[in-house]
Amino acid sequence: MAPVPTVSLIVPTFNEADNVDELLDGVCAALPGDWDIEVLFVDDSTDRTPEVIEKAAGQCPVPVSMLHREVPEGGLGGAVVAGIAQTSAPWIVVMDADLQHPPQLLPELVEAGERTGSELVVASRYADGGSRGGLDGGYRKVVSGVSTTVTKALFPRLLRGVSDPMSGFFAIRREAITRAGDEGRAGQDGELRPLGYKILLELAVRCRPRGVAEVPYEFGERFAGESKSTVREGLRFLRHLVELRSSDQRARMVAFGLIGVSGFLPNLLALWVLTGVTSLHYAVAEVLANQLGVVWNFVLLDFLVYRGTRRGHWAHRLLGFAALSNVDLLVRVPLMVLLVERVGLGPVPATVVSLMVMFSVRFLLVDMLLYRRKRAQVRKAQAVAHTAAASRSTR
Ligand SMILES: Nc1nc2c(ncn2[C@@H]2O[C@H](COP(=O)(O)OP(=O)(O)OP(=O)(O)O)[C@@H](O)[C@H]2O)c(=O)[nH]1
Ligand SMILES: [Mg+2]
Repeated sequence: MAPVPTVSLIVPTFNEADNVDELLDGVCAALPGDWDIEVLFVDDSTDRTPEVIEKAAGQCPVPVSMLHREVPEGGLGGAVVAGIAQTSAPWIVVMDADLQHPPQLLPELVEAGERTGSELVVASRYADGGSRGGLDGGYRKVVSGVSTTVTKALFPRLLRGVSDPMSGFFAIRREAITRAGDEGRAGQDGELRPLGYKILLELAVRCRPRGVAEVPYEFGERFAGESKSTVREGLRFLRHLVELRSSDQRARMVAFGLIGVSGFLPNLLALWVLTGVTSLHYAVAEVLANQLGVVWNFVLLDFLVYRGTRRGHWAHRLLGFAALSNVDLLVRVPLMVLLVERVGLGPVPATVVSLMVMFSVRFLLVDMLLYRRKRAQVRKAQAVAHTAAASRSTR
């Protein structure tokens, strides 16, 4: 017989007063009698949901607690991360409060993980036998379908086997999260940093769980209350995608190269204007025009690629970036000459080699010096992960 699982059920709530009782009834009815489970509501509500939860907790046969946050940092995703930190069972299950996620599926998620040895089990609307009937309106179905396809295309390897990376209903072994923290992968700062809704995506990409299983389900209708899914959440999700994708150094290097190439455009445009309307020598004009390209590259990199690791005032970062970019010019020309005169390369191959060398040097300097990870935070997150592991082993 499989060992009895120990589960922390995390339910994020934002104004779900009329759903709490129904949800707890559903969870209790679904649980096999010998299950050891704790339920934690992570609540950011502005209505009477906290009182309803407190009252329901007193009547519920399983332990129910609540973490009410005065500051709803990170929205839904932040709530789940806070819930993960607050609990300690080896299995974590995340479920919405509005009964769109059928509570009767809860045991199956954990059992599927135990049976298949998978660290992540996703309740999927897209697996065979699943459906997303409860998404109201064709518009939301299209948005959900498109964002699922784009996300899977961006992370083909890490999301292999996950047909529904947008699912909010899943079970994950705490071990996968602890390991990611130990290895400094759980966020560039060593922390999980979900933006808004897509916490599963954050966990699947950063924690790289060993083994993924899926359980199909039918996404139901909201039981009561209103949806909190907004256009703002959609925009947060796009930012989250960019941030997650750029947490991998190879991907950052590709983005760095593409942005660098795009910088030719403002550079050439400025050169054209300066040589057209002023009497500046073309070499002086190019040095000036090059600065526009530098600013262009800086803005794109700072906003898109390094948004999560920015430190200090933007003007300091811009100065550092401009200095590195201009030193590049000073070093590249002598390097070219050296390659032609001493190594015997032709001017074109020498230019290509010098461009590639300086591109790599510049990328590494920007990536590792200007936007360096905050190592102290990595160590702090590792310490937290160790503490969590230690408290688990004493249970
Ligand atoms: N703690 C917390 N929970 C949130 C927040 N936003 C949403 N939630 C909860 O997260 C779950 C999912 O939110 P929903 O509004 O149902 O989002 P959705 O299921 O994508 O949208 P619908 O299909 O319209 O229901 C619900 O349990 C919400 O109460 C938040 O900022 N903080
Ligand atoms: Mg919902």
